[in-house]
Amino acid sequence: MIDLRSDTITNPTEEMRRAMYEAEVGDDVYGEDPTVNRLQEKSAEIMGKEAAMYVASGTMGNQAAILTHTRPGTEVIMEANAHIYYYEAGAASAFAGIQPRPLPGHKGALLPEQVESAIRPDDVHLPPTSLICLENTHNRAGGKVVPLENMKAIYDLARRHDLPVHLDGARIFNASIASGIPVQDFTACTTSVQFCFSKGLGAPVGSIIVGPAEFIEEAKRWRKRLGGGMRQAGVIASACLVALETMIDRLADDHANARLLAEGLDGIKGLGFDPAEVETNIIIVRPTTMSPTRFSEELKKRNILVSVMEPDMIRLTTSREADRRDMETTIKAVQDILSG
Ligand code: TLP
Repeated sequence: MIDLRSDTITNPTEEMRRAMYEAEVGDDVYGEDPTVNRLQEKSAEIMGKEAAMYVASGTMGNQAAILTHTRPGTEVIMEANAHIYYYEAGAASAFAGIQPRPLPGHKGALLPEQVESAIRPDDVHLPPTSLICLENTHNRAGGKVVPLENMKAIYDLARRHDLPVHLDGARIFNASIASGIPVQDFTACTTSVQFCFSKGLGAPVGSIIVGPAEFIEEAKRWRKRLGGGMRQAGVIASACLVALETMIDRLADDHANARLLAEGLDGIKGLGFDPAEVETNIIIVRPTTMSPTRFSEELKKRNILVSVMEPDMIRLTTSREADRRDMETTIKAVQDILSG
């Protein structure tokens, strides 16, 4: 099978499995797991923040951050296609009791003026704005890198309004590798960041949130409330340390494969897609002559898996589980399906 459904399907490397076997562990709820502690210290350092907390998933990291930054009845500004809005099962409303304020973005980026005018004035009728959420790279926008200047402008206005900014940086290393901009330049435009080890970095489980020390202390209480206090978590955190050491630079290979695939798909009639839109490891296509469900079924018959994200939208994601040859095979399969 060629699996292009997501980069979450990546399996741990040999080195990760060895590190997991050998991991030094302790009870992390007591703060005594040396491997988790090492991962947290290293992550905070890489992101240029005071402290870090290891969590079971990107969703848990985003939600712990929202719970820590906000209180019920307040409003959180986010992009209308953000993962936090779209794919976290309504958790921010269910658990934090916040009201999302989704704004339409352009290639995943929010317009700073639009954000500023969405910030609620002090009026007893209105829900106070408590947080601005950003996402980089932006998943549903097709793995777009949100420009640094855009993040800077939003962070500046947020500070003027005394509002925190949380970045869903599930794929922030993809943004950094694709743009050549150091990851700390992006994270400098945020109060807190969540990033994932279980996407292109290939580790089996976990995400980190980083931010001010006081914020992380409070977030630990929320993690506990969410049932996310883990014990000998060093077993899984060890693979994340290997990911930080060995897997970041190779994201460039995933981007190169996505480019190869995009160039091969360019010009195939009935695909509804522009290769110039491809910036990282995600490709969105909108088949025009066949329903996406049928298109994905035809691909599956040819041993290729893709994600149907919407009735009119298909996502192909590259990862270390698919190589150059798989890209060529996929291009041929798409040609075959759409010409037939
Ligand atoms: N995204 C998954 C699905 O949930 C859609 C995928 O296959 O891409 N933020 C962003 C931007 C994400 O893309 C994801 C996962 C998450 C957060 C949540 O991470 P997990 O799956 O670890 O909860």
